[in-house]
Amino acid sequence: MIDDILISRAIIEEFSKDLLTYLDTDVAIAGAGPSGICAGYYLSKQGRKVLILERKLSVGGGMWGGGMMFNKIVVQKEARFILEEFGIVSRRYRQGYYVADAIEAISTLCSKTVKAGAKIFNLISVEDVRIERERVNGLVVNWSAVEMSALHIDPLTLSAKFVVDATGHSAEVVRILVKKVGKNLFTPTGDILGEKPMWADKGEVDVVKNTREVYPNLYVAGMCANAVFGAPRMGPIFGGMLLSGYKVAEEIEKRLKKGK
Ligand code: 48H
Repeated sequence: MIDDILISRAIIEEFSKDLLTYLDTDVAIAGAGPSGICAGYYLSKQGRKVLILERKLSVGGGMWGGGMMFNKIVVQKEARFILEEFGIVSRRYRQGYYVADAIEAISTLCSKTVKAGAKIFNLISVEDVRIERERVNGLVVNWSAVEMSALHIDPLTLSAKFVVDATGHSAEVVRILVKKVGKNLFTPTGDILGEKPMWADKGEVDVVKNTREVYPNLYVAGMCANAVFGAPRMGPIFGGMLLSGYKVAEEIEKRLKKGK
């Protein structure tokens, strides 16, 4: 006989345990798009405690729909090693251009990242940053349902040694930070420079360059990096997003090893 209450108890107990376990982490990543997930994978592989927070019900951000709902993604040769690392099948289209199935790509990225040890909480939105002595050291979160219904309910706070803003075009964590602490970013003006029009060639190079620390202990990755540092968008080519996730993981891993 199946006990309904035991089912409820199992869910409540196990989720609460996870929440308590991930109250403090090495790295908290806002946004489970391709760059955030990829960053989570490589950091987890190094044995780091990683939490990825995703506002929506589904992870994957803008990858599911390929280009204009034709659900294929293009990846350039420089990023193909990441597809191979994950075991995502890709087909050579022309020299230097590979095509993968968007559904296979994002579901595999997600699955391997969770199996590498990262924890993903969906339906949770980042609504503020935690700052002590001018360093970001955590995130303030609430249920997305609370945000959507605009209920007046206070959030909870999570601690993290490093935070990654991987929220995509909207660069939400950095935007909140500027609102709270002013124009003190590591950008030429101290402010968010804003995303520029389509130019895939430059956008893909810049997204890797712009993947870096933007305020003490806060890093930007993926489309957010180009939005913050004023670089072009690139359309449905995803190599830059994967390389950005890879780079931010490498940079943070170096800092964690140094212990500062
Ligand atoms: C929790 C949040 C919050 C929040 C947002 O948009 P994404 O897919 O981000 P990237 O940078 O990994 O990939 C960008 C790519 O998908 C893309 O849009 C490209 C290549 N565009 C080029 C072009 O020319 O248009 O994922 C971001 C994720 C989403 O799932 C959001 O729901 C989530 O972050 N998110 N999660 N708290 N405050 N804000």
